[in-house]
Amino acid sequence: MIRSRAAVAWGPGQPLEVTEVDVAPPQAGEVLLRVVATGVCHTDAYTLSGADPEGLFPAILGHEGGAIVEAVGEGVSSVAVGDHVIPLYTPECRRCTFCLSGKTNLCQAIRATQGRGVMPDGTSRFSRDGRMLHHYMGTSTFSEYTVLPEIAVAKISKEAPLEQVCLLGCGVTTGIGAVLNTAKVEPGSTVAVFGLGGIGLAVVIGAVMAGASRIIGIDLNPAKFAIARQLGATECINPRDHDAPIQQVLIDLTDGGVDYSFECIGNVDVMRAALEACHKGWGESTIIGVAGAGQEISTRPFQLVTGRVWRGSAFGGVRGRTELPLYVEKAQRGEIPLETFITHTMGLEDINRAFELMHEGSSIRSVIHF
Ligand code: NAD
Ligand code: AHE
Ligand code: ZN
Repeated sequence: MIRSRAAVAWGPGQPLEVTEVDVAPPQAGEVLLRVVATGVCHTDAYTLSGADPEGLFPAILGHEGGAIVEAVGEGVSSVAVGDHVIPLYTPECRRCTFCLSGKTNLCQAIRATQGRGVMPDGTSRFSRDGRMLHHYMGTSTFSEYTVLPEIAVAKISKEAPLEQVCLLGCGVTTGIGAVLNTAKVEPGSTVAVFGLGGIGLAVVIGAVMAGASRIIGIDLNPAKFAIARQLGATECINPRDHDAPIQQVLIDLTDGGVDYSFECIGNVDVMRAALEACHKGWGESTIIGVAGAGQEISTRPFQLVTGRVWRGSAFGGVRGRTELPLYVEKAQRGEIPLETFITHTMGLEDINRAFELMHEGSSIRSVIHF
């Protein structure tokens, strides 16, 4: 057992408690990581709120980390002590039917136990005073030390700053990947991005990479518009400035609707608007936002009959062990401006402030330094 500083979520809606926990050694096929830095994603807040049907308490949240391998369990061969890695909430076993299909990044090798907040052998490596604490998304990066299966770490260059590339563990990769892998936006396309937080801004970057001609950012918080423009949004719209529904505003602005839209909020009404803002005959809308338990999407089937397409994207369709090292290289070449996303940095003791900043709408990403 080692002692680790960690932020524990004891129950829904409660602030995290920063405390010391016990971490058991990595078992066969597992690695012990020292987390150097972690971003705070809206999904952490979603689960902490109690809206996640898979949310378990007590748990150690966090899934956007940059880490160093501290120890390896029996049989681990793909990483070694000292390697720099990004924890993967979507692992890549390269053996399950999902991995072998070539059609999805959603490796299912350990999905069932991950959803139950335990390691693949059905037990947790975390405890405090003998009480078991759940893992979260298989990553639990709000702990200085965490244990992951070997198939759930992407080995990256030691030159890359972990305090920045941690954002490639979720938000930035998700947004860029949704554009390039899921929607496959073509040059010259018109794109609408609903929600300009960490995910939406990464969609903007992906749309620029794809050669989109118009990138329309939509947010209720106009404070997000300056960064969106800096990253390549050609126009920004606040739905509150218009009497008409936002889908009608976009249809009028684009002579019939956008080629591609992305929902980066987790609001089922906005998901509908994002679909209906797409051009008849060919427009495609990608849902990235995560909606709470009991929420459902709806639209008139006529919207789909007349050629619009609705899809979804998890972790941007990215196969982490294979592709994340390449994302890290892109960031190092300056092609992904990670520093623009990091509006706040703080120590673990201030992690609850990161959630407040997110809810206030005054941060893009807070990065916790251990
Ligand atoms: P965020 O809180 O940083 O950003 C959300 C943005 O949406 C904010 O700028 C907010 O002002 C804006 N917004 C809220 N309501 C709005 C409305 N009605 N109309 C327009 N704008 C509105 O969150 P984030 O970290 O960027 O995450 C966004 C969503 O993506 C969350 O639901 C998160 O859980 C989800 N997510 C999904 C994946 C995935 O793999 N599918 C990965 C990461 C995050
Ligand atoms: N537990 C939630 C699902 C949450 C969800 O959709 N998570 C995304 C990643 S969000 C990262 O910030 C995801 O990867 N989903 C695929 C998966 O297998 O979970 C619920 O609603 O049950
Ligand atoms: Zn996330």
